[in-house]
Formats: sequence, structure tokens, C-alpha cells
Amino acid sequence: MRATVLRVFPGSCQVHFEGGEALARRPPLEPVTVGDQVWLGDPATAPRVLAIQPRRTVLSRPDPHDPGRELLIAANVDVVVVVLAVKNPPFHPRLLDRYLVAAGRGGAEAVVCLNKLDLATADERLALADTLGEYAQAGISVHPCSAETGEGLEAIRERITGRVCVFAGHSGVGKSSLVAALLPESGARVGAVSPAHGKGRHTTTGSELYALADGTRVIDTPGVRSFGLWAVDARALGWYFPDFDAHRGGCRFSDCTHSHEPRCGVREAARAGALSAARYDTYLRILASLG
Ligand SMILES: Nc1nc2c(ncn2[C@@H]2O[C@H](COP(=O)(O)OP(=O)(O)OP(=O)(O)O)[C@@H](O)[C@H]2O)c(=O)[nH]1
Ligand SMILES: [Mg+2]
Ligand SMILES: [Zn+2]
Repeated sequence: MRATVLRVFPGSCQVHFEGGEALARRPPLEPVTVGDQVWLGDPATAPRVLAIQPRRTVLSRPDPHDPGRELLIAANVDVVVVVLAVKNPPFHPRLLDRYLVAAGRGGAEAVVCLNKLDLATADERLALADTLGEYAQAGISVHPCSAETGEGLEAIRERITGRVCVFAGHSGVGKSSLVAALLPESGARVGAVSPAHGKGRHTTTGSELYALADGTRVIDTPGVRSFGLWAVDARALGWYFPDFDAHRGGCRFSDCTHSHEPRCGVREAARAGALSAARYDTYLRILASLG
């Protein structure tokens, strides 16, 4: 019987199948992740995962405790919803760029939510508009929003309805709050502000898939402190920067890495302001980190 993995525990996972849910044993060595489609043996008596179907897409990163190992965050998602906050914690464009590469690498579309807009002053909103304009120019839609006031949520809802989505990003940016505000019927759990620090607590401890009646499936994930890239080849990195496409024609070499090569259309564009200098800088930093 076919089933979808809703949550993963040591040695087992919660699965959903036609007609119910069960806690199923999972294979000891093969990683299982939320969103996986699996074959389930005997759901009535001793449910166990017999096989994991090939993954359509993945969101993954290197295991921070064992960087040579891939850590699967979610599988078979259509959309990676990258959540960042205007402040608390501060907006981090480089982290956003890494998530965009990871989403592209894993085969999913990216939708960006810039949450906690209610905390921004009028001046800060103006400054943000510039940054967001750069992303818009790169063909990446960034949705300013607030889980608190509901501002901007309708546009995001339109992008995710009927699709399989994973909400990812730093701890405390408001992933769970957004899931709960966007999809109240999901029953997603949101933590409260810790009174001792006045800061958001690290509340989500494991990824969880919520299935809605209209076919929308949302995976809420625990926040990360850092986000590394898994298995991105230096020669392919530029592919995940769609804003470079228009400028590649000016590169002398077809396998240009847009770093040291003599005639490079991408570097020229960044210098001339036709391409976001910040995006180009992130690209160079990621490239250097790939070694
Ligand atoms: N002012 C404001 N606060 C928000 C907003 N969204 C979330 N918060 C608060 O930010 C804190 C963190 O929210 P969560 O939804 O738990 O954040 P998270 O990204 O799920 O965090 P982790 O589960 O730790 O990864 C909570 O105190 C929320 O009340 C918002 O739009 N505006
Ligand atoms: Mg959370
Ligand atoms: Zn180049």
C-alpha cells in the first residue's frame, strides 16, 4: 500500500495512507524524510516501510555534525517557501541566496516570504524595497508579509494552494506562525515568545507534514542556525543564478565560472550595475567555499 511520510522519528515514521494513519517501522540505513512516498507493508498489524519511491525533488543540506553526509529536509515538494524576517532575527540576503541555490539544485520552485513586516519602520520599509527590487529584477518574487497582521498573506496563499510546500529558514523567523496564519485548518503548532528573553523560542523540533482538504500539503521544518549547500558543483553553480542568464553571452569561454576569466559578461554586468552586485558577490563567496 502507498503512503506519505508525515513525521520521522528514530526507527519509525508517522505515515498517511488511504483510510488512515499509522506509526511504521523504517529501514535502519536508508534515510526516510518527510514528504517521502513509500510502500507500506501490512498497515493493520505491523506497519513497516518496505521501499521508498524515487524522489521527484528534495530539499537537503550537509549534516552539520557530519558534513560528508546529506541531510534530507523534505522530499517531493513543488515549492520551497524560504522564510526570512525583516528583523528579529535580522534579514540575511546571503542566506536567502543559498536557499535559492538549494531549491534549484533539488528541483523545486522557490517562493520567498519576508515576514514580520509589522516591525519595520517607514524608513526600513523603503530600504527593503530596494533590496526586494533587486530580487524582482532577478525574476525572484519576494513577498513582504506579516503573520501577525495578515498583510501580504493572500499573494502567498495563491502561490501555494493545491501544491506541496516546505517552509524553511532560520529559527524564529516565523515559519510556524505563517503556516498557521496561511492555513488555519492545518492545526500547525506555534510557540509563544519566551518571556525571559523576549525572543522567539526554538519551538519546532521536527519537520511535520500537514495535509489539507483542498490538496495543499505543507511541511513545517525546525529552524536552522546555518545553511550549507549539498553537492553543488562549482561548474554548475552559475546555473542556479537565473539573473546571470542575460549576461552569459558576453563571456569568452562557454565554461566560464565568472570569477577569474578574462572576458566575463557576468562580472562586467555586476560592475556596470546591470546585475545585482550583492548577488554576484554571494555567488563568488559560494564558489570559493566549494573549493
Ligand atoms: N511581530 C511579529 N512577530 C512574529 C511574526 N511572525 C512570527 N512572529 C513571532 O516570532 C516568534 C517566532 O515565531 P515562530 O513561528 O515560532 O518561528 P519559527 O520560524 O517557526 O521558529 P522555529 O520553529 O524555531 O524555526 C514568535 O514569538 C512569533 O509570535 C510577525 O509577522 N510579526
Ligand atoms: Mg517553527
Ligand atoms: Zn563569465
